[in-house]
Amino acid sequence: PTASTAETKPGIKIERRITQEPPYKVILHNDDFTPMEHVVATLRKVIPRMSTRQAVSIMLEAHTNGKAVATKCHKELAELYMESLNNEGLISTIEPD
Ligand code: TYC
Repeated sequence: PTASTAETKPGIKIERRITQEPPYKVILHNDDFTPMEHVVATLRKVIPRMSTRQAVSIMLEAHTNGKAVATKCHKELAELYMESLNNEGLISTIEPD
């Protein structure tokens, strides 16, 4: 449902809904000790429809650059993914897209 009185105002939020762009990013942060295999397995366990290739790509980007966007989705889902990733020992945060 897109009816949201508080957010129904002209401009970028309307545009975002029309294009169905997810409003939050889940950011995965690098650390120095978590095994790469555990990062990949955790991404695949927590985030639906995440392929191994995608998970490896995200893991390597975080490993190399310090952080990577794991997925984009609505805020409540982003919070759930963040908590699930962090419960598995990873470091993740969310931010508006
Ligand atoms: N840097 C970790 C290592 O070398 C691997 C790693 C990658 C950890 C990405 C976290 O988000 C992360 N074992």
